[in-house]
Amino acid sequence: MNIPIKEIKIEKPCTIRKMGTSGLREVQEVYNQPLFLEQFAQGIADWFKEAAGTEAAGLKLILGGDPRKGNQRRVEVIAEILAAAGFHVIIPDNGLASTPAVSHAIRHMKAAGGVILTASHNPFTDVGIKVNIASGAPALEDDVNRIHELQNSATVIRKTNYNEAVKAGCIEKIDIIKMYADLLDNIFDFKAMKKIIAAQKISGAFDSMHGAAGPFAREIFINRLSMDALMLREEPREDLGGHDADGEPLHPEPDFDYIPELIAINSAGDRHIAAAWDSDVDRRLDGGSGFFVESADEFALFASYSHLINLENLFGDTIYFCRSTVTADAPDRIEESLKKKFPGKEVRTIETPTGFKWIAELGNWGVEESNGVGNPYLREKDGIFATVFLLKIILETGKTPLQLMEEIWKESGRVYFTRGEVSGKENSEKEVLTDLLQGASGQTGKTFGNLILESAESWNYTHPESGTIAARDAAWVLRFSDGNTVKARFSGTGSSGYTLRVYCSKFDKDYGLPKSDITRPMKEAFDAFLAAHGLTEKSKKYTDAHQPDVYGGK
Ligand code: VG1
Ligand code: CO
Repeated sequence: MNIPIKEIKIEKPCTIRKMGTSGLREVQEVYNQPLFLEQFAQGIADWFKEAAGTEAAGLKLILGGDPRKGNQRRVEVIAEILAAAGFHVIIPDNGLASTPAVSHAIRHMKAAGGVILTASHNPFTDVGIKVNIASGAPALEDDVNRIHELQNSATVIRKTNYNEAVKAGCIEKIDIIKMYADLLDNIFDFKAMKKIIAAQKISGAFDSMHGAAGPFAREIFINRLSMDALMLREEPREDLGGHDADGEPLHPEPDFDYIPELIAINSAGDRHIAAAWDSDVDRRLDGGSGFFVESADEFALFASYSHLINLENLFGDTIYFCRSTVTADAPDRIEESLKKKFPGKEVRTIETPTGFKWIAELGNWGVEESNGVGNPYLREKDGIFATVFLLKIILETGKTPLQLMEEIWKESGRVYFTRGEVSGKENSEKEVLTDLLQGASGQTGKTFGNLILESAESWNYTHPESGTIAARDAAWVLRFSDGNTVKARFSGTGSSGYTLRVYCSKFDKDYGLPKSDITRPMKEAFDAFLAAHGLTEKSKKYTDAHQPDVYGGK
């Protein structure tokens, strides 16, 4: 195709960090440096060309992102560079897309991959970019390494003119909302759902957190399912809702700290389904009738009700049900019943490092600790898919989310789970924490809080197919007395400072206990462990601090 190409020599190359857990996130100022975005995109274009192994000419790439400030312009710049490299660039109508919708579009349109402009749950002051491959999965570890090399060795930027490329047909617009809603309609049968919703006057409340979710949620729950739905923070906004009362930018993260209005509405108990999604809609927090479902629990529920959706063609001989190692092990506890559900298939529950690329690489189905539940039809976590699946189960069974979970817990017990974090600015502090966790095995036998540290080790990920160690020290595992387990790892999505993520879990056959009574001793033990080493008052923030608990307790 004949489009004008301009070559810009990179005089002063920017240093580009390697993509972390999910894409590269930096503060706006980093992405706004002269030619930073162009150099970043050139590396991606070069990598897609290399990965395709042939002339890129005509291969499709999907491009879109969340509504954060500057993304519309960034979409155009990246499109200019991908089109100049010979790709056929496909962009949603106004550039707005969710991560799962891009993953689906890649597969549906047989594209070579996609680029998603989102810093996901990070506030609008951060910018992020994720790269996905032809299977729809996030770029895998080797891909990330190679992209990093190419980005930092680019010497020339080749770009075209956006409007000219649109005119020449090298950049094409699509209705990605329709495409994604059609996928869910095929999976869940909206016609049948709509009937039950009308007959039983099913209602919902949905918090889009001013991210990309609003238009998708409106199309699905209101236009297609005709549901009585309260829409909170529906409009996509470039400041993702702006600042909180203390002047801090809001986090578009579906967690108890950030969704007070939805919590209040759900706690009233009269909405059958309630959900919030992050800015790129790959994570969810959902529930209904006064209860919220923890992600590992929800995944176990979905696996149990997988007969409601047609999965047959999705799985090969082996079905991997995956969870990141720091996720509550609720899915593993139903492994035996899963084996019975899929006779003739090998069913394996697998632990992976954090970051959905590890799960998506295995191709089947998985869950992460941070409210990310996978969609087996594409290769990403998928917030709206999860909420619609939960709704489908509610409609088919006539049960509330709590009743559904209680049935599973009655059978296999409950894994009580909470997450916390320790964060700071100083690298020296990060090093102290690292040494402390690395050397924790020397502390076994000691009492912290009311618990005894029984063992401590770091966890390595062994690839289930190749058998090689694919990630070393992906998490540290501290086992305390009475089955209390604390895991920790450093976040890979921050743009400055450090965040150590802390995950507490304990299994109990009794499911009706106040959750915070169970999680508190673990938080206290970990805090005492830090305090014993001079780090006091550090890990105060846990996700269940604002979680309503139907069994009481605080
Ligand atoms: C966090 C979550 C992780 C998730 C990642 C990307 O990573 O803990 O579960 O996969 O964000 O989520 P980290 O490294 O900060 O703990 V998202 O919604 O960007 O796609
Ligand atoms: Co996200």
